[in-house]
Amino acid sequence: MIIIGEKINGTIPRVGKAIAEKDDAYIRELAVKQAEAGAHYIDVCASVAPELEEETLIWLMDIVQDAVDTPLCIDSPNARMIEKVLKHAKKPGIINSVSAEGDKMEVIYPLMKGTEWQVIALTCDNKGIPSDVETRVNIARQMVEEAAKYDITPDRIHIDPLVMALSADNQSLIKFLETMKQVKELYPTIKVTSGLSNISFSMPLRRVINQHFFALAIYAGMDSAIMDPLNRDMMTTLLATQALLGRDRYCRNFSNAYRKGIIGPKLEDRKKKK
Ligand code: THG
Repeated sequence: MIIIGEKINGTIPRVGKAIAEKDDAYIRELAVKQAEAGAHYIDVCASVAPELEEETLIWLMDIVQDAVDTPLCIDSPNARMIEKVLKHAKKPGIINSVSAEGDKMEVIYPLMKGTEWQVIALTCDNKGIPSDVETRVNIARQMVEEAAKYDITPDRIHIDPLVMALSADNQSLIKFLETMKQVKELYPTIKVTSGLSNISFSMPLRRVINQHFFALAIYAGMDSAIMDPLNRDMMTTLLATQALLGRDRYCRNFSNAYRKGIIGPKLEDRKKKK
């Protein structure tokens, strides 16, 4: 599982505060902690007023790149903003995101041509977010075909089927799994990704729903997840599910994560034996 650490996001109140106060120590700590917990990419999302987004994103990118070697996942709904800040990345990471909306592909894909940048491609277009599988798969196909014109191969694309709240559509998980299956049949090397918290919107016990969603998505072959690697319960679901599915030789990852205190009690809370 490719872990995209989601913690550096201005929509999280404590992070919004750190951004407003230019508290680089706090952002730095979030980068280090997520990298230590196993994040393969660090998402940076400013979530500030449009006139502040460019400077904020660059500020966040600089802090993360100074703190860790983990590549960035640059998160902005504005393709032109991604175009502006991309040159501040020291190495290729993931662009979050493109979609079939407006001229997004025309802006994003040329930036990726001839590079190793990857992209998250949302299955939505000018008509919005489809709730059916067929439209999602068609949009995915359209985005992959357009990418090919820029020599961007499917293995550099993470399709995000934009999971709906289960409370709004009780077939939400089933549709997600079916979309993933069909997209992978079309493009065996493509990646499928998702955030892990939309599914439980407006339900009680959200964390439990999110964890079980994750287990089922892992079983079905989801490749990457936009998640909180500091959420120990979620990391436990990931490691336990991979081990149970025979994807963790000698359960080594599970055991190492326990030993490092990524899952189970925090190291400082474990009583020393002997
Ligand atoms: N798809 C894509 N990009 C995305 C999303 C997506 N970017 C934004 C969002 N969804 C993913 N990022 C977040 C960031 C924070 C939270 C949820 C999604 C959040 N965090 C709480 C916190 O940190 O306090 C709780 C975290 C926890 O569960 O432990 O709510 O879907 N392409």
